[in-house]
Amino acid sequence: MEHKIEELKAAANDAIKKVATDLKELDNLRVRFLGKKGELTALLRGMSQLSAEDRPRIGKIVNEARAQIENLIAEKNSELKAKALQDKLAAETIDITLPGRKIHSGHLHPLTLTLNRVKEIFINMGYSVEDGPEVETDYYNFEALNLPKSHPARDAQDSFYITEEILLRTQTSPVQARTMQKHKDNAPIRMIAPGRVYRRDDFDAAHSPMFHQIEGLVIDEKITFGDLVGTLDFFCKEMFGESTKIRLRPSYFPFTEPSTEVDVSCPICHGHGGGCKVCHDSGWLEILGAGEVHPRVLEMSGYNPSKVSGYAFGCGLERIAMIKYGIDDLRLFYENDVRFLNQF
Ligand code: 2NL
Repeated sequence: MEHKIEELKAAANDAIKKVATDLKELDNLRVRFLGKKGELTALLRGMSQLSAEDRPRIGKIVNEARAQIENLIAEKNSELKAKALQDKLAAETIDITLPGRKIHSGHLHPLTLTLNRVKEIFINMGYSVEDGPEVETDYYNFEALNLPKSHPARDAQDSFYITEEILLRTQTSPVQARTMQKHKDNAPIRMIAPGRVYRRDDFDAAHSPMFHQIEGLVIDEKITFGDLVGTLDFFCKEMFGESTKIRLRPSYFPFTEPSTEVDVSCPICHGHGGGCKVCHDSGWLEILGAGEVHPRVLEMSGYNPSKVSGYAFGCGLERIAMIKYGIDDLRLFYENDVRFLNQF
């Protein structure tokens, strides 16, 4: 009996040692040696044939053998598990020296960038930023700006009319007219009104049926044409660079008198020409229209032209952005081609 037990222990030891990787194989050995129908259990059954004095001794040996085999299996089990983990870690190693994939973050549209800068410049000078409806009445869009029904600039061919009295605003001036009417007792105003405007134009490199305008209005006692020129000169220097110059040409608008058109020196070639695509070698670019607010316009919105005076100006946001960035086609702003947008 003892001999058989020794043999069994040796067989179990051999078999367990031989298991290289497979946990299932180890479990099969556990069943084979220690299970209910296993070899050690079979030996225990044989004990009924032993004499009463041999039984406790042999029983002790069998139990020790059982404990030893259980130990061997447990040791092998943790060895295999550690090895499996080691293999898994080796197989799944991450190369942390690989550079990461670049995340492309979006950014503001060039028109938004330009508008933000324009707002910043005027806010720094104490202007407020005002807002108004894009669907306007004929009264605020034209009448209140000294454009009576007979005026040629009101040609229905040029505007998007919704009814006889309602249209898409063709300029942002109605915002100024509304602001003036909200103020009482010749109260001073210092404001800009940026926003979308609509005109029945073709869509080409220089025209679009929808574009953005920024108008400004200042009303107070003793506001002069000199204040207007100084303000626009400062604005252009802030917007296009310290060396920028402005040039004034006489002009006409129904809502200002006197009126002027303003050119800026070309910020791309600085007036040196040499095949400049932006100013076509003229050195100058038309940027805005302006003037002293017409007394009729002041009057119609409740201001007394003998007590206060004012200046106003209007310019296209697209035009400012084109000059600032040297862009020659308006359509680029609306097409959202990322090859264009990524450059800002
Ligand atoms: C241009 C010219 C201009 C104004 C807009 C204005 C508004 C009020 C009173 C007086 Cl409420 N004037 N706006 C004045 C002069 C010129 O725009 O060429 N815009 C693109």
